[in-house]
Amino acid sequence: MKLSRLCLVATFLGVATSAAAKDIPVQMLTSGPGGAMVFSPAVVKANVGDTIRFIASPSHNAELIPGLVPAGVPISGGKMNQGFDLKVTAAGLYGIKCKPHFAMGMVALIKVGKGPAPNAASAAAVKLPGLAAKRMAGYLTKAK
Ligand SMILES: [Cu+2]
Repeated sequence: MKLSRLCLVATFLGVATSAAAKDIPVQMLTSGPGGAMVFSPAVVKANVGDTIRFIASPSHNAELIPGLVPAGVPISGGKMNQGFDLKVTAAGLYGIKCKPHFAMGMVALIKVGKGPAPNAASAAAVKLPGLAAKRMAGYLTKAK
């Protein structure tokens, strides 16, 4: 009796969570808002449980930037020319890069959760190449 009631509550919670979770599309563009080689939008605000959906685009990919993820989040990503679904499971900042265009500034930032990000200091300290560093500094300010 007790167990079945627990199952019912768990089922209800599961449904409630998935109903609230959103899919957020991000495009990978050779030319777009902010110049050449950009993610659009480049700054995404999301909640835990949402899925950031990078739409497949020729010559691009999306992958997490080592050091620029909340503690405990494994580094993952999509292959070249393919999409990548990132389900965000922890609050904080997630840095995204396109591998071939990283030095050309093709990066994005996802802020998950409200209030100050738990990894704000370590995220800001990560060294990025060329235009990526400049753009990311702007994105970090925007995501605050
Ligand atoms: Cu690219």
